[in-house]
Amino acid sequence: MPETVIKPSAKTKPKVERPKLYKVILVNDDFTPREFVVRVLKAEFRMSEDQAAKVMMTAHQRGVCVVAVFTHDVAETKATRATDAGRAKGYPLLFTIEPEE
Ligand code: NFA
Repeated sequence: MPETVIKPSAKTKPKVERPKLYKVILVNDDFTPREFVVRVLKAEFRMSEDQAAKVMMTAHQRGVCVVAVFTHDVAETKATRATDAGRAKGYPLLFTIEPEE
C-alpha cells in the first residue's frame, strides 16, 4: 500500500547559533602583590605557573591583559570570583569582562 508523503511547505532554516564570547581582562594596580595575582590566575583560570606569571607581567607592564575568553555567564562568574578573592585580602585587584570583537 503506497504511503502518502507530506512534504513540508516551507524549508526551515537550520539555525545553529554560537554564543557570544567575552574576554576576561586583568587590570593592573599598584598594590596587589604579584604572587597573589599569579595565585588567583592559577586557581580561578586553571593556569600553569608560567602562563599565570606571563599574564600577570603583561598586565603589570601594559595596564591590562586578556586572561581568557568564555561565554557571558562563565566570564562574569570567573571575573567576579577572582575580583572577590582580592577584595577578601583588602587588595584592589580587578577583573573585568568585555565582548569579543
Ligand atoms: N602591579 C602590581 C605590583 O607591582 C602587580 C599586579 C599585576 C597587580 C597585575 C595587578 C595586576 N605589585
